[in-house]
Amino acid sequence: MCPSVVRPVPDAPRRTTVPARRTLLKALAAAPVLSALGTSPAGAAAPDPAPGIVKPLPPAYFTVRGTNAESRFETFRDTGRVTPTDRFFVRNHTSTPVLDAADWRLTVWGDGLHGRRPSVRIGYGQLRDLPAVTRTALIECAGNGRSLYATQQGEPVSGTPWTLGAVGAAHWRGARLSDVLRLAGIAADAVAVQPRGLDAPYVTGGADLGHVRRPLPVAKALDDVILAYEMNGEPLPYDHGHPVRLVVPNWVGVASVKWLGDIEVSRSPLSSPWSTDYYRFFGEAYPAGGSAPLGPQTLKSAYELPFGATLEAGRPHHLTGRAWSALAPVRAVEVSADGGAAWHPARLLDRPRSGGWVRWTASWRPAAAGPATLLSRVTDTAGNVQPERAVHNTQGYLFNAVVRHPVTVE
Ligand SMILES: Nc1nc2c(c(=O)[nH]1)N[C@H]1C(S)=C(S)[C@@H](COP(=O)(O)O)O[C@H]1N2
Ligand SMILES: [Mo]
Repeated sequence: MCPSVVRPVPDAPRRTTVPARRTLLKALAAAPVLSALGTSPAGAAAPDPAPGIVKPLPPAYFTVRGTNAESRFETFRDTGRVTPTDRFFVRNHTSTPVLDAADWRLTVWGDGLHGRRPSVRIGYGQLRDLPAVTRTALIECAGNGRSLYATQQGEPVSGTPWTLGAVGAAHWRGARLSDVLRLAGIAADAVAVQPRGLDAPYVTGGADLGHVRRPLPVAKALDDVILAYEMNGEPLPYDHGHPVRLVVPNWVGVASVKWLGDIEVSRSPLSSPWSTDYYRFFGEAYPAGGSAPLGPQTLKSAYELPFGATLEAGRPHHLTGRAWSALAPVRAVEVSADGGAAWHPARLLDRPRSGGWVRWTASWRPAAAGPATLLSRVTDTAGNVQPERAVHNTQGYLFNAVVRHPVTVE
């Protein structure tokens, strides 16, 4: 990856590096204590050493991958439409800063504000005084399912080797980004906004890429994006962006910037390493400079069953799973246990809604002992359907193919 130009940071937001550094130290101090207290609900062994994540990561619920924690998809089986906060995956470029809502303020700045205001500051109380909205939305990492490019298609890719658990659904409550931008005085000819996090700058391959930030076109920013301060009815947890994060429904997870510190508003297009070097498609199927920056997520379906699960032959099994599409509501889910020769409809347990997932069930009576592969395939109301193969891209984003789920029948 080529080192990117780090944009000069204007005066007001530069101060954000101070709380970030201070709180990072706090987080490092807090994490071991909290993880020592955290015991697994399943009574399993002590969690892995804390990867800069504050909440407990019991191995029954999580697989730690570097600075990140992946949810075990099969444990969603006993959850509803919403993922409990203590099972929600965490994707951190660095580590969770422990920030205080009382000290928090948002700086909105840039040439996309009208009048002569160089910047506008909005405090936590002011944000909470704006009309509150609740959205049920999935957050899904662009790399969710990435490891399947290698295991299923024989195509190596770079990045965190997630299986299928870098996704979760929550009720998010907060203020509309459109209200905040209007309060700050967004100009009619602004074209882009760029939210930025207060976590430590991200350093990779010797290059300091600065704070996590990624441009959003104004049309999306003014549509359904919120500045969330509650998750599932509680104040936003530290790991999920306390005190305030962006929630950008249906878009790749990286758009939903956590620990929001400032938002640049611009009359010309913006970029960052997260829109140029990362979160674009690169590879044979794409132009030399890569695709356009990724926006919407894709569609997936999965069994709530561990890979390699053992199932007894000769009796019916009540299999369950989930299906979701960022492009349109789910229309149907089909399953196959013979490698895709015959497909049978699964029963949907939820009324499909845009932005959420639906739970489904299918019953299967395996006849003979031996290895088997279970498939599931979702179709949405826009006619999108999971393909047999995902189009390869070097960073393994947006895996959308039918997952080949291995099981053993005994
Ligand atoms: N400030 C900041 N925001 C961030 C990140 C980060 O590292 N720093 N990670 C992003 C990525 S890549 C994803 S997938 C989501 C994950 O959200 P979660 O950790 O609440 O599940 O947060 C996004 N927002
Ligand atoms: Mo992500």
